[in-house]
Order: sequence, then C-alpha cells, then structure tokens
Amino acid sequence: MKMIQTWRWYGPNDPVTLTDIRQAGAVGIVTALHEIPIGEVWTVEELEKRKRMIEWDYSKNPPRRRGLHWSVIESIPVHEDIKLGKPNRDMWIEKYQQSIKNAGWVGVHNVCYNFMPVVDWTRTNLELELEDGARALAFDMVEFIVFDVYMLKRKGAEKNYAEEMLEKARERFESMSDEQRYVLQKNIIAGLPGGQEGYSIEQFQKKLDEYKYIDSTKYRENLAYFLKAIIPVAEEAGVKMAIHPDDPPIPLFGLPRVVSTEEDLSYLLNSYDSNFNGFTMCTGSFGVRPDNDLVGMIERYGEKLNFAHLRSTQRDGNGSFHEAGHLRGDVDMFNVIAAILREQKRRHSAHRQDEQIPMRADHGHTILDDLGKKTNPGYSAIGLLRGMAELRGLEMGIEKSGII
Ligand code: DNO
Repeated sequence: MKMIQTWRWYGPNDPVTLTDIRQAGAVGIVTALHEIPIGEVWTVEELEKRKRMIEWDYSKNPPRRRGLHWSVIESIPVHEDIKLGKPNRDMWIEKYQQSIKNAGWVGVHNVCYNFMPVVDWTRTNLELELEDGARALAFDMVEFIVFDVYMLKRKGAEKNYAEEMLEKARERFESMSDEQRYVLQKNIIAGLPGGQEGYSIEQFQKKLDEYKYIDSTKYRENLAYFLKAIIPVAEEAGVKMAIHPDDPPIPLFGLPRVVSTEEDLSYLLNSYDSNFNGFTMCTGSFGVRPDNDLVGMIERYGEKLNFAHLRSTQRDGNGSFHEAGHLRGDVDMFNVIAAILREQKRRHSAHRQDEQIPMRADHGHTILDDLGKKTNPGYSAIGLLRGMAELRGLEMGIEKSGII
C-alpha cells in the first residue's frame, strides 16, 4: 500500500498550476486559505469554493474532474494570543474549533499546523548555490547571529552563543553590504510563503517582548490547553490534526520551542491521547538535530503519524544546514519510508480507515528552467518534481522488494 502522494499548492496565485501538479503525478492537494486573517473562521462557503477549484476544471465545457482532491489543510495558523495564553484565548480557540468543524463538513480530514512562537519556518538564505548550480534553502548560524546580535540588537542575545561564533558573526556583519543586510533581514522576518505574517524590526521586537515571561514550561502548558480544547472537536468532525515540528528545531531569539525533540512529541501526544492528536513527520525539520532518531520516532509514535513531509538536510556541525537532495544529506530516507510503510501495514491489520498516510515531497531545489523564474522558495515545480519522483521510486522499490 502506497502513501498518498500530495503536493503543496499555494492557491490561485501559485505559479505552479493544478494541471502541473496533476502531471507531476500527485493525487492530493495540500493547501490553505492564505487570504483569511490569522485566527478568523474558515467558513464552509470559502472552503467549498476552494475545494471545487481543486477538484473541477471549469475551463472545460462541461467542467471536468481533475483527478485531484484536497487531502490536507496546511496550515490553519494558531493565533498568537492562544500561544501566549492571553485571557482572550478562548475566543480564538472557539474560532479555531469552528474552522475544524467546517473543514470536516466539507470533507477535508487532515489539518497540519504548528505552534512556533512569532516566526514560522526560518532560513537565512533562500538561494544558496550548490556545486551543480542548483539553488537551495539554507540556515547559516553565523548569519543568524549577525541578524540577532548586530542588526536586531536583541538584549542579552550574546549569551545564547559561543564566543567564537559571535566573533565570526561580527566579522561577517562588517563585511556585508547594506543590500546583503537587507536581504538577510527580509529572509528572516518578512515571512516565508505559508508562514505567519511578516514584520519590520520594530514590530518584531515588540512581538518578542510579549514572550518575555513565557518559558518553555509555560509554553507547553499553553499548547496542552489548546489541544484539550480542539482535539475533542476534531474527533467529532473527523479531522486528524498533525502538528508540524519547529523548523529549525532549536530555540530562536530566546523564544520557547516545544516541538523539537522526541521528548516534546511524547509530551504533546500524551497531553490528549487520541489518534486525532497527531503529528507531521517533517524529516527535514526534526532531522536537523542529530539526536532525533527519525525512524524510531515513526516506530514509537506511528499510530499518530497523520502526515509526512519528506526532505533531507545537510548539517555542518556548527548549527548550520542546507537543504540537500531528497535522497541525500543526513536523513536516512530508505528507512524512513520503510518505517512509514510498516505503519500503514499495521493500520491495515488493525482495520483502520486511515491506513494510507498522506505525504509530500518538501522543499525542492530550484533547478533547470525554474532558475530565474519567480517561484515560491522551496516550492518551484521542477525541483519538487525531481524530489517526488525520487521518493516515489524509492517507495516502490521498498514495497516490491518485500522487505516490509
Ligand atoms: C514550510 C512549511 C511550513 C509549514 C508550517 C506548518 O515549507 O513546512 O510553513 O507549513 O510550519 O504549520
């Protein structure tokens, strides 16, 4: 039994079209109503409209089915007041509950979301040139420190870094042009596609200040509070929640991080025990930490694995990494896929309805004709097509070899 092959589509403005996606061989669409302000209810009407757009090609007369379905919502963003545990969080939670109910009503049964404070996924470089000329997303710790310590000038930031790294960052900062500094700032806080809102330096500092008194224990409690309120609703609506890990899985800007390790995962899954309280195995996010045993995590928590983001990263040992080809880098993709397929087998034996787990190739390199085109960083068509093709081939090889 194969995983469900899905593809992230950023909606009608995505340069990658639904026809492209179909031709890439995907059957499931992963998307969100990005236009709805964070926290507001996703109405049945809006959800249905988007669903029809995904499933039907209205340029044909009569309209034709595209052969695609909306498999996963990624993401319904969690309002900051919920993360901060503010007194009005219940009001935002009610809206979130309503969005989940509506998703279930229109027939979208998986929701990916995250609980990262202030920033969503974070990179310092969106076009690192690799030796073959491809462009990759990267997180360079020295550049991150440049921004945190020398541009944002966050109070006490130096305490978070080793002397030697601070020195490197100071040298780098001095050698950078204004343009380079601007691009760095933009990459880090202006918001990557599908992420939270973008900020100016002043707005960003204000946001960070709000978290002054929230340590990771408190933050975990805020997550547990949210889960206890939404999972029963998700169960009722038949919507499987899949929390996405922190990307990268280390504390940034002194902010709390609670979805970075297996221990975090165990805490949050146990805070409300239900298959609807599940997670996204993002191998590229969890995989940045050498102490995360990806295969073991799938084996131990597989029954709550509700979505898979497959990609790989290459670490440099000093906290930096770049995104590697899907079958290269530090992630043992062979054993990751084998573990997911084994989980599907277990579900099959247990007569679970949801034995097929949706997966998508995550973050491709920018290659060939996409170089020089306007694309969503990490989501250009050809790089993802290559990634998807590699993963699909590996999956078939594992399946047919009979090793699982
Ligand atoms: C980046 C993505 C993230 C992810 C959210 C999930 O490519 O993995 O933006 O969608 O963090 O909530």
